[in-house]
Amino acid sequence: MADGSGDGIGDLAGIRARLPYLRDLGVDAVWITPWYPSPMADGGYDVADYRDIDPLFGTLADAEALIAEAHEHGLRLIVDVVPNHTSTRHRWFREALAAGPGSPERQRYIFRPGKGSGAPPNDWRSVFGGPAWTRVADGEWYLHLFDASQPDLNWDLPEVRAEFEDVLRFWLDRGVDGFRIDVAHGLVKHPGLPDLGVDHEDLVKPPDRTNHPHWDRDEVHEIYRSWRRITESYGEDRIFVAEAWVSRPERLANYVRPDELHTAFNFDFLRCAWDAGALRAVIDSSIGALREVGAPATWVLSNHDVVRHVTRYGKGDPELGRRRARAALLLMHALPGSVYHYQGEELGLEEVEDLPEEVLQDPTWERSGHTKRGRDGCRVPLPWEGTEPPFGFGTGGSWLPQPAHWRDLTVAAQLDDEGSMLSLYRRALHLRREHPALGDGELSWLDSPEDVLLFRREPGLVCAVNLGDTPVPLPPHEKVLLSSEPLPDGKLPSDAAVWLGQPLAHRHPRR
Ligand code: TEU
Repeated sequence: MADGSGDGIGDLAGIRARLPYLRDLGVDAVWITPWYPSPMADGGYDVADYRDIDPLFGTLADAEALIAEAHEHGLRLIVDVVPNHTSTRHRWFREALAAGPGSPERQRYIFRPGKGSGAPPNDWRSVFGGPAWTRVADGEWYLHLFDASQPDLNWDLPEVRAEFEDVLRFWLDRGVDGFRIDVAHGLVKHPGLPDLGVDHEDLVKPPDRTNHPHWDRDEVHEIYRSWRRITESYGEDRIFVAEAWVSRPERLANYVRPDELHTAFNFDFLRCAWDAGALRAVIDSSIGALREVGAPATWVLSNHDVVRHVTRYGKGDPELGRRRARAALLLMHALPGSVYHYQGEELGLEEVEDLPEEVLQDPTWERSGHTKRGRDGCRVPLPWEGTEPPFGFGTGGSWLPQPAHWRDLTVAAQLDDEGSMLSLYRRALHLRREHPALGDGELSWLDSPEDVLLFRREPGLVCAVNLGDTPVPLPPHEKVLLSSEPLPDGKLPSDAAVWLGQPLAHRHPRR
């Protein structure tokens, strides 16, 4: 978000300085990716100590001050918890290596002998590429579903469960308002570690198969039921959001049953193409599945793991991408449930696709044998102000270089421009705050041409999104918020959206 120390890396002081910006944007909570001591082999998702702050970002006292100050601004603070794996630098892993095969220290991870011919114990693959097993000096192999520096923990061991319950309490005691659970669908593995036995193309989204050897196993829910009891003991306001890549909305709904997690990211919306029929189906299936368990839907378009949606929607044309992103933001904020933003989407930032190879840091770059550029392109630091990099990010440059043309996308450049992406986000968020009913309640579809999404929300709000190539006429309603100027004939142009208020005829009756 911003760098307070001048080393080019975002930190807690930087976030603190920008809390007023976040408050004025209109969000009510901030999720911070892992801030723990880490060798940073995977952006901090390789945790060496779950009860401290990495010196790159600040100190434990800084974290406490940040939490307190966020609360003063009316913002809640959600931190990332990474329970699937630790860093190889974690004390437990170092002890496991030292203690050797068969030791209780090794039980905390998933160590196995290889197959006779020097092959790994099974055919599981790392999400980042290559086998999910690495061999240590004494010949045993350890499992890592991600980077080799991220050994998977053994969640069958009561000690591992107790440790994480204690970690949750550690941060709850320090005032955090909730946790984003990393790889929430991955913790429990099939006890026999059976081969996948399939050519497993999509490692992230599990195939629609029950009893998958390591994704979305039913046993994982027992963990979340016990975690829920912990947050409940701190009152009603502490929440969990699961990062769970699952096959179907019904599987996601399992994570948010009344005695489990409060919310879960819905990646079907993020993955959906810019297509009216597909989006409508995703919206319906997401809301439908969650209604069964009484949990709110969630909507997310970008995050630190995926190509920014301006780029996905634009297909090579950032201006088209931004136009669609503006329409998508009106769509997303008109839906019932919670909305999550990824930093910089409110500025309309696109993926930086031409980062020089020498600055790339994401492990997928190395592990794919330099065939996948990885996730650095969506992580380039935000431009705040000024005409040259680092655009007010800090005094010491920025850890990934920002494109020069971001001078037109800085916060300062957009703040007073009523037509900017930032102004549109702010207005949408403020309207959502003024009308809390928008955040829940029902959605009803209205008759519309095939390429148009048209639905009614709480009495008085209708949202129309035109995903087709031709302009469409709009009903005679007050236009509350528009993603693009309407055409002179009053029609809604292609790739545009509008929020409509009361029918004009009702508010201004003819005499
Ligand atoms: O991501 C989990 C995950 O499955 C990711 O690999 C994601 O699906 C993929 O990057 C999409 O391209 C979480 C974190 O969000 C990610 O940053 C970490 O690298 C990963 O866990 C390991 O902790």
